[in-house]
Amino acid sequence: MHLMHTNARDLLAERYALEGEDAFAHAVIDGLSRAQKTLPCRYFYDARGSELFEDITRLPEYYPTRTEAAILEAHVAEMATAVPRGGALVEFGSGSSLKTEILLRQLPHLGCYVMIDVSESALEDATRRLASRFPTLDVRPIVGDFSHPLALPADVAARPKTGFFPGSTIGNFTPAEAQGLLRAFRAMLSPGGRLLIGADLKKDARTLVLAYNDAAGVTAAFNVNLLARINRELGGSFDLAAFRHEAIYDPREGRIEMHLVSTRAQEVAVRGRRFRFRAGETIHTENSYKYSIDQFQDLARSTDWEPRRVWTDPASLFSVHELASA
Ligand code: AVJ
Repeated sequence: MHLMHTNARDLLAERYALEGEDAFAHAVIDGLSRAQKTLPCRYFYDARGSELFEDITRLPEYYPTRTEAAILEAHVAEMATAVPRGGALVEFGSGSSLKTEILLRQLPHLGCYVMIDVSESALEDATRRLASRFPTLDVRPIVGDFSHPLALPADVAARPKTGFFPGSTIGNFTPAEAQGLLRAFRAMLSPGGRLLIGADLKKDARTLVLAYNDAAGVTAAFNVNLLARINRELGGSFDLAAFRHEAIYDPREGRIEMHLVSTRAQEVAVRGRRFRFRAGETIHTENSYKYSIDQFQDLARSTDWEPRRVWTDPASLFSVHELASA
């Protein structure tokens, strides 16, 4: 924490309660107790999981990250007009903030850049890097979970605000949850708020499935790492070799589902509780919803956001939407 300004430090943990190990234990026990076992995908991102995700973003099959970056590069001058002079850019789940640099280079008159992330170490790294690359930028790291209500510091709240939510992270939420999230963002960014948000587009099932089932097995390692994390942090007894990765596309739901398939009948203990698996039984670990442009705009309208411009790549793989507070 010594790397941050004292005033930045003051914004941290005290005011934004973080969930700890107990919440993780509770979520795991709850998820494994269901008829269809589930685990929340937000727990993928421990240190190893974040590394594996970075590797995923460089896979030939995983088109979303590079495609979205290309869309940002191609249209950044237009996108920058969604951020008023002296405004605040507020990123939800900023991680490494690498993509944001494309936008920041185009915003010399930005009031401040607020990054919200659960990972204090990711915020520290990003703060340090941005301080050297954008020496005059006012960077405000906030440790917090963007999916919980969060009050912005008063001087930030007083500025016109543009939210930034790239990466199709919105796709990890069910449409009902996504509505809740979009409403919460609108409340935080109002009055007159804007939102730049990335959403993966519907496309042929083969391309989708390959993106989540790469030949090198990185996505499989990313999925199985969740079990390793449970073993390490919660004293779980998962035999990592007895679960295999599966990714399927459900065209009715319009989503990729990731599962971990138990390759044999077995019993696993977590925090003193025992969970039985049949051979072939799965743990559902992630949804990744895909939206046509119309579907996403309808979702936005249903939460009182007004769809404005939308940018895509030439192959229509990915979309970046501009929404305005209606
Ligand atoms: C981080 C939500 C964009 O759904 O594509 C990548 C995570 N999971 N491969 C996605 C992920 C498996 C991802 N997002």
